[in-house]
Amino acid sequence: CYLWDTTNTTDDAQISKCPIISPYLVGYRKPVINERIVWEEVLEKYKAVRCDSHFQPSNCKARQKVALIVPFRDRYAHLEVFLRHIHPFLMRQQLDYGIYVIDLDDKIKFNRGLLLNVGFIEASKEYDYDCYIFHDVDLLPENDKNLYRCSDQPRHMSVAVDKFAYKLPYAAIFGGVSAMTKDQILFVNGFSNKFSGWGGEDDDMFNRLKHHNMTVMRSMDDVSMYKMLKHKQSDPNPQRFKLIRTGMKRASGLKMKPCQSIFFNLWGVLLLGFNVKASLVSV
Ligand code: NGS
Repeated sequence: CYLWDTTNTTDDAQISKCPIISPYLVGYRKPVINERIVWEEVLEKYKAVRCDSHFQPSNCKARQKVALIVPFRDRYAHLEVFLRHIHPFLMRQQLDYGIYVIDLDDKIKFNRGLLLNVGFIEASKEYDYDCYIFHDVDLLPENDKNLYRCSDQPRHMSVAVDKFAYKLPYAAIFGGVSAMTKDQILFVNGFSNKFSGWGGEDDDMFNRLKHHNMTVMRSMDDVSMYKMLKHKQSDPNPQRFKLIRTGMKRASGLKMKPCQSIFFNLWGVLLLGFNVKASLVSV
C-alpha cells in the first residue's frame, strides 16, 4: 500500500528532478511539543503517509531516497510529537522517504546499535534507499535548511542540541542524528551489536569511520539546531568504555572485505531477530 499515485510517476523520464534546494523550506521554526496528538489525528493529518509511512513528492523526482531509522522503546508520547514534526519537515525538503521505527522485545536490554542495524537491513529489503539517517526519537530538527541527505562522507547532523546549549559536546560525537549511505554502512560493517544499555555505540561507530579513513562531516550549527524532548536518563552500560577501547581490536581482527563483513555483523542481527537469546556473531 504505497501512498503515491503510481499513475503519475510510472514514466520516470517525464518527471524532472526536484530542485537542489526545495522552494518549500521555511528555515527556523520552533517545534511544537506541548500539544498532545492522538494517532488518529496524525494519520488524518498526513493521509499521504498513512499506509506505510512512505512519501514521495508528486510533482518532481526526489534527489535522494532516504530511510529514517528510529530506534525505539516505550516512548510513545515522544513518537507522536516526533512524527507530527518530522513528516512535514521531510515533505518540505521534497524527499522520497520512509520512516522505520524499530522496537525491541521488552525482555531484551535496549541496544541502539543493534536496532539501527536491524532498521538498515529491513529498510534495504523494502526499497532502494540512497541514504540512511539514524535518528533518535527525542530529537526535533528546528531548521528545515538542515537537509536530510547523505554525502560522500558520513554526516553527523545533530550538531547543536538545546540540551548542550547548542554547542557540540565533544568533537567525536556521532550520536543523536547521523546520515550514512549504504556503501558507507557496509564498508564499516554497520554498528556494533555489543553495546547493550545506554551509550557508546555511536562513539564506536566514530572510531570505525576513522579506522576506515572516513571523515565525519558537519553542517554549520545555526542550521543543525535540535530540540531534545525531556526524558529520564537511561541506564548507562557500565561496559561501554571497555567496549569502545577494544572496539578497534575487534574491527582489525575482522580482516574482511566490506561486502563480506556486512554479513558477519549484520548476519548476527538477522539471527537475533527481535527475541532470540542465543549467542550470536557480533563485533
Ligand atoms: C556520551 C555517550 C554517547 C552519547 C553522548 C550524548 O557520553 O553514546 O554522550 O548523549 N558516550 C558514552 O557514554 C561513552 S545524549 O546526552 O545526547 O543522550 O551519544
